[in-house]
Amino acid sequence: MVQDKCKELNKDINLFTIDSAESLENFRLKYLTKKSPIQDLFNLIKDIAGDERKQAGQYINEVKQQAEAKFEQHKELYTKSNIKNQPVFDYSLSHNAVNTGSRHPLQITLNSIVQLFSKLGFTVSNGPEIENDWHNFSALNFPAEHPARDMQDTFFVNAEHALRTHTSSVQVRLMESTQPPIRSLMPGRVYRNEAISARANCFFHQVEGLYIDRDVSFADLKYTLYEFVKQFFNNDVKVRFRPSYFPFTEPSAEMDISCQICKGSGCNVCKQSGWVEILGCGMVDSQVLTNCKIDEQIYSGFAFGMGIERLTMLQYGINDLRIFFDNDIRFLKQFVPEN
Ligand code: 2U9
Repeated sequence: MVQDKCKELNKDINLFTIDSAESLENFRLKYLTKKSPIQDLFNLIKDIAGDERKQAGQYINEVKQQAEAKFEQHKELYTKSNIKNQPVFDYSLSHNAVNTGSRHPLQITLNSIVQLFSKLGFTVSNGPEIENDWHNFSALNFPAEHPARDMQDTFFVNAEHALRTHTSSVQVRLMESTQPPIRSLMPGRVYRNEAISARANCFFHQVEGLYIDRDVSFADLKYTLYEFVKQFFNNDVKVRFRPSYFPFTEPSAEMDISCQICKGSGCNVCKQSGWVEILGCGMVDSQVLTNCKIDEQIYSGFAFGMGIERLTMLQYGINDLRIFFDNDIRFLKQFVPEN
């Protein structure tokens, strides 16, 4: 009987697969502890008499030795502390190149604008793309008959809401909720009902800026924007301010920089003038401050706005704005940063 049981155990031990540290441990727990079936057999033989007991003892010992031998044999391979078990790394091999993609050129431009203005203390504010009439038009002094309020120029969602036509609506929201000092940038996508061409799209990206505090002057505006373009383009850049008109600023201006393509000598980007317009700006109209619950007797401020597509086109010499939205990998992969 013991012999039969030993044969069965023998078979089980042979069939037990040890192929990992875990299965090695399972084998040990099953056959080499005090609760193992081998030990159970040893406990049985104390009731067997004389020679038969000796014989049975031999059978069980053989099974035990077989189990121990199998354990020792695999221990070499699967014990965790054994160096042979560790994966072998060749640290001199070059890594598998991982294609990490690249940032979109518009995001690269925006990131550098945010970084440059953050040195001057500007934060970033965001707001909704679907805006109501007050935040997109009325608070900003747009008169009732202004063309931007027309279906021809703006995408209306319903009678009261439209896709924002500029991020100025975010400034209004910020001023309504925060008392000065305010120094913030408002980047984001804006929508205009325009025919799509190399120079215009039905949506584009803007970054606007707002600085409101006591005694902010037009000189602060000029200094801030001059510092910005010097750092964004290069120190050789020249600027000029031309008078302009926006409903929300008074006085208003547009800022030109010396053409970065031809360095001012005349090319088709600057239409032979040597200058390119890059942004609009002005002192925030006192009525707009009042609309946004800021005391115009105490505070003044400047604001500016620029198109991110336009700056990116000038920066990289791109002549068709539609390429930004084609998702053509041949275009995008040119902006993979170098390591
Ligand atoms: C508030 C008050 C004033 C933001 C400004 C401009 C001038 C401007 C255009 C540049 C090119 C838009 O992307 S573009 O088409 N923007 O010329 N934006 S001042 O002035 C503000 C904004 C909010 C409450």
